[in-house]
Amino acid sequence: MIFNKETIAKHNEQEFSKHKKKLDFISADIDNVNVVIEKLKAFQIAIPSWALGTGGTRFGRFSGGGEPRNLEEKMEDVGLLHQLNQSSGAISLHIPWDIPKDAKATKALAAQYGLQFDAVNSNTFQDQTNQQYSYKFGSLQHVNKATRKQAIDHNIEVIKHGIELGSKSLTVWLADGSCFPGQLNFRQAFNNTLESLQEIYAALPDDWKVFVEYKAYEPNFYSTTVADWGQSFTYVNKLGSKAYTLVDLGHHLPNANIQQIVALLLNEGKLGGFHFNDSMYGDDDLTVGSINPYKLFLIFNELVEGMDAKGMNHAKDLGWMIDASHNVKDPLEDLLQSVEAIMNAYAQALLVDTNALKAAQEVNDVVLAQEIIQKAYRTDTKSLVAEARIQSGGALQPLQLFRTEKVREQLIKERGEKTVATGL
Ligand SMILES: [Mn+2]
Repeated sequence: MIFNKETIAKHNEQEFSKHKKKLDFISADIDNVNVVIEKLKAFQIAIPSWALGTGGTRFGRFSGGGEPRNLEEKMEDVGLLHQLNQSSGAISLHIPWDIPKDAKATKALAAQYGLQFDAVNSNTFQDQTNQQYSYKFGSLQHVNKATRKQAIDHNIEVIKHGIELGSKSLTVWLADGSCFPGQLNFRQAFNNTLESLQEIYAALPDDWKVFVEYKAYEPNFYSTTVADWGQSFTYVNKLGSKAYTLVDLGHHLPNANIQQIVALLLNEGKLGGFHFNDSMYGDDDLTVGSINPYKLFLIFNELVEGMDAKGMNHAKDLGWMIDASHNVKDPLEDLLQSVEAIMNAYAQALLVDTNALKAAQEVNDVVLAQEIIQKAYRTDTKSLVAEARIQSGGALQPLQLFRTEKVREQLIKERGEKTVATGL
């Protein structure tokens, strides 16, 4: 469903004076408040097509009802999110879970919702029906050349779908690795994977990028063939100028300094994109900012500083995506919370007094440096984010409007109680 404009306008009017008071209060303390709001308006976060249904675990899946039954309904859901927050103007498709049957019609529908197609994602971590060779022992790394070829061909097929939709990047995440010592020759696995990636790279159009995502462990528990940023960096450096590392926040070992990783990848011109989520222990895929919003801010602080140092466009030069999915929340409410958390972390990072911080660093004033960083983090930026939303035609309080208008109840009425969206 999509709201009519009057519903949003009426909702915005109700609490506008309260909002204005908060906005005026915070604006008085910021020199360039309009510049900050313009940057917030431009920033868009892609929603993955697999996050619109209740996520599964290896133990079970509990559908919340009214889940999208096909790609068109998934796009409708992202369209609704974007209408509410004006910051979810892109969708990231997973092939083969969401293969467009008619690319032209899919593209037209996306345009109707104001959506673009972000990175397309390949899947060689599951076997599909009628697939000739199994990925049980890996895909691009496989000891059997024919299996590798099948996985390469699948990735090239995904690029073709992406071209038809106007996507400009391919994300490759590999479950390849090993579960036991001795199972795999690490060098052979690396070289096979590199060779396979080179064949995929050769099929990329000139204006495309390929993102090589890494993950520390799971589903393999002894080794992963692209396990950390250093390994991804080695692959993308060997591949060429269209290859970049993709950082998924949940794909690190506990306490990894992700902020330092993104700073160095940006410095080397090899950071390509981001998958946002949050975690307590491992790849928990929890709502962004639900566990450690300070870390999220520290990552954004490095992103903003590093992108500014390179003269990069915050909104356009990196791929921003959410990659989360779990069992207990309404997926659309969860995504509204995730986008809100990302926007606030970004807004706080924009408020860091970079000149003062640099001066403090130059004289090793550690105490002052912390004060400067935390002053930005402890600023309540919600009214700035809300103002950016309102100026773009979105809702003052998306989550509240979603609930008062009983969106989930309506979706259940339309689609049914027992629908299950494609995905994990
Ligand atoms: Mn990911």
